Amino acid sequence: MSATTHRWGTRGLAVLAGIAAGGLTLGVGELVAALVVEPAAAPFLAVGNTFVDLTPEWLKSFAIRTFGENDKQVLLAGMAGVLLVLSAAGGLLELWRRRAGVAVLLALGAVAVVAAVGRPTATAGWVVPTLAGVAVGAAGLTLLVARLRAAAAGAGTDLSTSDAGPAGPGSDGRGAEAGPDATPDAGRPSRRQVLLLTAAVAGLAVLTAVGGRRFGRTLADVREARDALRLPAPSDAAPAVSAGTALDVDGMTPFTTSNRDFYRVDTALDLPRVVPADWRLRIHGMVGQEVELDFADVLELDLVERMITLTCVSNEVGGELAGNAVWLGYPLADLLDRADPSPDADMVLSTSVDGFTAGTPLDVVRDGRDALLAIGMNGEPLPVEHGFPARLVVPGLYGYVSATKWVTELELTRFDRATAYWTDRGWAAKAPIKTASRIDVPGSFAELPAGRNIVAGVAWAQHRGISAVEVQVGDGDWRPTRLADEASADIWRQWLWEWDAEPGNHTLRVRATDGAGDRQTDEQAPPFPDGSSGWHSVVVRVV
Ligand SMILES: Nc1nc2c(c(=O)[nH]1)N[C@H]1C(S)=C(S)[C@@H](COP(=O)(O)O)O[C@H]1N2
Ligand SMILES: [Mo]
Repeated sequence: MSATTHRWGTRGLAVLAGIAAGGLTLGVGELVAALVVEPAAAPFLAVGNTFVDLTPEWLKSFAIRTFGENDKQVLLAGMAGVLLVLSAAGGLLELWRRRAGVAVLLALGAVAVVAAVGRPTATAGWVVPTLAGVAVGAAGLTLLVARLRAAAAGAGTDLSTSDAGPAGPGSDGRGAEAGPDATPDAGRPSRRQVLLLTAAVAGLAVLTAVGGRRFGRTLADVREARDALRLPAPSDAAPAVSAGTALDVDGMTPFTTSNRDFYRVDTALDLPRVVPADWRLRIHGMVGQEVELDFADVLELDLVERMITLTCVSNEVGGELAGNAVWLGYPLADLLDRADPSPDADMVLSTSVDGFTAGTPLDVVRDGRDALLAIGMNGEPLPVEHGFPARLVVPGLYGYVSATKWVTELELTRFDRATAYWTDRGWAAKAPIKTASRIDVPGSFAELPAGRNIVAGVAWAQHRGISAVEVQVGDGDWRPTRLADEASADIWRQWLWEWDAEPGNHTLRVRATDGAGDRQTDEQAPPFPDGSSGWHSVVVRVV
């Protein structure tokens, strides 16, 4: 083997050593977080969640548009890729100069510590997982690269091992001292031994990481607690969906959205893990008396069941970030009354276990609409992704100002004193849902036979209701469509139109009128800062 081959072999091993040590840093971080703090305090998640919080609006919209609901996986994979490269570089740097690679680990650790203590629910203890990870990772890196140097020296590879000298990679060092003819002495490890040692460190990294995911409260524990939970029957059940409210059209969005198909939007990279036995809801702030409930208390309340259509402010015109489910819960207004809110309070600031917040107008919560502390969704406990064990649902408001999942705190406060997660990032403080309508059938760019075709879709204007939906073909007249029966003003409404289609390319457009008689605006607006607007259209080809 030539000296050059050796040098490259040595560098390759340094890269592997760097990656193994980087992995060990993260693994130990995971394990210590799970054992002594909580999973979210681990360096990887702390940095990822901080990244989510700091992401500028344009990048967030891009990510949602491009990756949809996979945006979280893409971010985690991207972070893993960056860390892989930096760890590899750390290995090479450590080989170039002692402690240079350790310095990389320390710098990354510093970033993670800042991220961890900056998390909304962090305590001082949140620095511990990263510090422990970096300490063990740095020890691993130092050991591996020291052994690697020894092996390289034994094999006669030219290496710059000087502490002081700025001997860069590729510089000619002290070739003569340990030349090709030097006899490897007995204490020196072989490359194979270094490789095995590196593999052992990598194995330890995997073990600690997996261990970290297994210890403490796991998602499996939460799912088990959810499976074991029996929801009480509502004292006031939601009426069954009548045949007239749900149209039977091929390709149409189902009237009731299944839990599995329900859109999911939140900032949580790792699902919050809350079991009912640990859950508490504290009502405080501008109140006569603070109230705290546990989950058993909620189960004893007179629960009601309501179908309510939820919508995300990030929904684009024609988009699918809306879903309709039956929620089981307790009226939020009654719950708040137990705490005797001050007449000066005008906001309910709800907080999730992971620190997300939403500010909901108190007058909206109390105007008689079915604002709920919900624990059930479509006859089941809330899915973990949708806020298990408890969340808020407020008809008529976009989710970001009302629908806090994994909710643990309700603070009575004022809009001139408090802001919330998205309002801190420029989104509107008050956000009623805008009137919207969507063509589900035919799909865009569909090819249709000439003659009779069904055009159908859904429209929503929660809490105002939908009174009319009209369709236009090209520049033609607006035609009234047939509306399915209205289930309630808080629920989307399906519509249908029979079109006698002539051959050619056509644009179909839809617009709705709400229950107050206000027509949906054709003014195009993006989701930021208070919801998209404009008429949805599809282009079809009739042959
Ligand atoms: N804890 C928490 N709750 C949250 C959010 C969040 O990021 N974290 N996002 C809100 C937003 S923007 C929306 S649109 C709804 C979506 O609820 P879903 O995921 O159950 O559809 O949840 C709301 N509740
Ligand atoms: Mo949202």
